[in-house]
Amino acid sequence: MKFVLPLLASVALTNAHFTMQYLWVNGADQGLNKYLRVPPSNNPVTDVTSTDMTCNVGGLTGSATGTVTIPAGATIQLEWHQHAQRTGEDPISGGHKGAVQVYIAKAPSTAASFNGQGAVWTKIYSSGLLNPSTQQWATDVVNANGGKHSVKIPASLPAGEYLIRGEIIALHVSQSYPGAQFYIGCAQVKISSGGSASPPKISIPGTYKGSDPGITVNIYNNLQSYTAPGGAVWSG
Ligand SMILES: [Cu+2]
Repeated sequence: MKFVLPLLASVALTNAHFTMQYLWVNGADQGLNKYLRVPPSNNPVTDVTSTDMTCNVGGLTGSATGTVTIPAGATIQLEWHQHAQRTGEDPISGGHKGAVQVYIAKAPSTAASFNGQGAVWTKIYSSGLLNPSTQQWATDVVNANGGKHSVKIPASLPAGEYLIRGEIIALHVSQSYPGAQFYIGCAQVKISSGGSASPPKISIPGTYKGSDPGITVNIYNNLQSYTAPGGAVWSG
């Protein structure tokens, strides 16, 4: 009986995928799909070696996407939904249990022309299994918060143009690889002033492996701890 529920849930939720649809800057909603590289569908990426892992399908360029100027040390929110914007349905359907992470990468020139390849990404936020006794995941909190989660952009980052990459890893069918579902959205920002930090960086794709314990994992067996892929958070 224990395994019946998740199996049914995963079948029922096949089409209940989602995308990153809004960027908020210091409490101001920037509008639907503004400053975001918009993927062609709400399907997840499952091949961790694909360049779709960087900024979703078609996301290697942002030539059609604007770039928003934000102050150093801004708090941003990323907001996700299943279908076209705020319809009132659950932002993330309840079966999509998993981790929420945010990365940032400095563009050599403009954010719009940056493909995000190579060791350029710094993890600035990660939330996973929050409460083992209730099996509460970061995705449950995002869902309860209207699809939103916050992160402060470290003020010590140098001024310049950046990609901000939101990532939600749904683990409802991740017992074998490929199975984990990566929902990815990239925003284009310009940090107007900043510091001189040189944070640690990873490659996406590149650093994640199918065998990572945060990617191939059975979450239906009273999981007690979870290690998200991509290493530690850098807090500036
Ligand atoms: Cu889905």
